[in-house]
Amino acid sequence: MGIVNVTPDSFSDGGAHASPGLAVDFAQRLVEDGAQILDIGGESTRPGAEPVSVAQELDRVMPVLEHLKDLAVPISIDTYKPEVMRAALAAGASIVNDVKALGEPGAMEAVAGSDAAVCLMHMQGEPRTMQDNPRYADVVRDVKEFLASRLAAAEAAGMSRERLLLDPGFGFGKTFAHNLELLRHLDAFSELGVPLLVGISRKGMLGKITGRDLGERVHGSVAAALLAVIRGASIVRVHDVRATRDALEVYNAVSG
Ligand code: 8Y4
Repeated sequence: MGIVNVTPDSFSDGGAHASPGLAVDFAQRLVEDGAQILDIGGESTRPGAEPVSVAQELDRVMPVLEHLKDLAVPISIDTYKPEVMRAALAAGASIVNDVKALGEPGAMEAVAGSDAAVCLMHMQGEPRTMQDNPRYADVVRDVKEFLASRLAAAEAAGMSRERLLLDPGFGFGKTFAHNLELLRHLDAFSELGVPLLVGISRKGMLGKITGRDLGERVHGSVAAALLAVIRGASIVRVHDVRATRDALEVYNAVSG
């Protein structure tokens, strides 16, 4: 899954694009590089980020979706807002990537009435403050229990398991130690019985491990994506599609 951010914070994130035209060009590049899904987002959910309005988010993502609907790969809309979900699905998106796991009022209904797939992600707190003092009794058990309960809620709302993906949410209200523990025990989440999506690309934990700034985390990101797949991830959300594809091709050739 290649990341396409339609947000103005382009200095801090190599996947960010201030205008729809640039985002569309970039998205087409990612497909040429081997992306099998594109994740389009119009609100930054990085630590400390402020929310944007529904209108602003629609202004950013809808022109991009209109241009990408005839592309050969499924389009994922990265949003927690039900209004954006509905508009994006009507414009051809087929996956909702929700960092709030359909927790906003109206989000469950917005997706249940479609035939889209949904990624239910774990987050502790909200982006503005989530890294202030994240705490868990047992991070793997706590995150797994949350995901199991959201999975049950989505099924109760009429969504079949075949439509659902789960994600422990690396960096979303987690310390470095929490993130390492989650990656070390990623296999525990496979027991929930649906495919796992994992996003570690360029995140702070890689900066902590390698000492490198955002733009220089490609090798660490590829290592993390490969580790996640070896530990059971079905989809990896990445900025560096070409490098990640190469690593996964090597893995696939060896593992058959
Ligand atoms: C550098 C680059 C530093 C990016 C931080 C970041 C996930 C996600 C995000 C994830 C799913 C991000 C929308 C945060 N992360 N969706 N979204 N899983 N499903 N930060 O891990 O990339 S945005």
